[in-house]
Amino acid sequence: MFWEETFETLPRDQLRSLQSERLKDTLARAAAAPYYRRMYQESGVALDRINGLSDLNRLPFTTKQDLRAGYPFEFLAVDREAVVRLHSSSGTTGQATVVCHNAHDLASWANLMARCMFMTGARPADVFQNMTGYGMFTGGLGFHYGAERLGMLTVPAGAGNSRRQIKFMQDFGATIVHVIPSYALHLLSVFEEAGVDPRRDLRLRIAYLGAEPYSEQTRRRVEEGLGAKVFNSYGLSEMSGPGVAFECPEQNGMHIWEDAFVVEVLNPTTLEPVPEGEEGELVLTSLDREAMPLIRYRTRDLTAILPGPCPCGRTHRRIARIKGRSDDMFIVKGVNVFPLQVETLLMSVPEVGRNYQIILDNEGSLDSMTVQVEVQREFFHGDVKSLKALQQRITTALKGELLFTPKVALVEPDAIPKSDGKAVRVIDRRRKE
Ligand code: DLL
Repeated sequence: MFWEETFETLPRDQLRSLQSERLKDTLARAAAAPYYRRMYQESGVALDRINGLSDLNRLPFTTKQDLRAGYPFEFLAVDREAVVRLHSSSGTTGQATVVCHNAHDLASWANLMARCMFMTGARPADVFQNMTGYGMFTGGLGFHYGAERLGMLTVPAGAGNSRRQIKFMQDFGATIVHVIPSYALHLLSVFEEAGVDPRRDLRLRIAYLGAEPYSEQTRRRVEEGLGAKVFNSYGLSEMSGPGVAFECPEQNGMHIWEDAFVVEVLNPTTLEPVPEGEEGELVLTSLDREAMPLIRYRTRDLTAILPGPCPCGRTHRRIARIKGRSDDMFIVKGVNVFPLQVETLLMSVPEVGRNYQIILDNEGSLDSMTVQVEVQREFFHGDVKSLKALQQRITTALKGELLFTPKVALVEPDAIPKSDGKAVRVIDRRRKE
């Protein structure tokens, strides 16, 4: 069951030819953007000598820094008047960045999103409740227009106000939801408090989770709690937003749409390609964007291309669950740690609740790491001895994974502040040298 069978199942050699053609068009377009014009002049790249995919590695990379330097319109490859929407990053970690779209870009993004959701079994008869923030965050409008394009009854609930979300789900008969993973876990607690059992009282069958790293353990918890199948969804604002890669019903990685993006996975240090199956940094080139094409954009997301064809029949390659951005990694006592490692471990402990946070601090001249972990309410108010034993069990397990001993603080449900958007997993209070 395909949304666009021809594109989704295109034989690999034809897919490569299509990519080469689209790459040439994209490069010609990009040359109209002041930033790329300058960059290609400075780096002496003759665009007319680029003959397609095999020459891709002769092109310079584009980085987040470049996007910041080109703020707001230096990457624009069309007249300003042709732009119908922009999305901007929050700029919390530096100068904000901007991504612009013309009418074609928005239509092809909505189509890709419809393709993703159709692939998972979404149909026009479904009721789709979109529970992520609308506005500059691309998850809201991205899923919204895709769902309408597919023909679903679309409920633009937005983020937060969980009780109202639950009422909407009941009243409108939601069958599919889109939620950020950390919020999905929180929602399970609200269901409990409200005395609503999703399996009994709702008609949910599918949930889309993405926009931040999460583990298989979290997927399982949400699936059990909601009584719905969870599909992983990946994207980034620089490549329009969600819709870059999505799981099919086989759930063995996410198909990355190669008619819309050229995919490279490179060693982040040498910037040489890594073999299939090996982890590296995902680098993407847009192939179907007119207003603001991006060439060899370094996403900083770590993943691997999964080898072999997918039994679903789609020929687009699959990427593994994203481990996080290279800059999500922090170093404690000389050990590199990704929040996802901690989450994977915590969420496999049944007594652990639905939220956690990592606090980094100084302890004399050394670093300290404290993992605050919410535990299930009954357990938290149970006997002190078992609580102590649980704390010890989690500490030992974390030590086994991280090779140093972190502090573990068990806290009550809802003790850790919850944001409506992406979760803040790490608070670094260490002195900066
Ligand atoms: O988060 C777009 C999106 C919205 C994707 C809704 C999926 C669902 P940004 O705010 O620009 O865009 O953040 C993009 O989030 O580079 C990854 O580091 C991370 N990310 C996105 N999806 C996943 C995922 C949207 N499924 C950044 N797993 C990306 C892990 C993800 N990390």
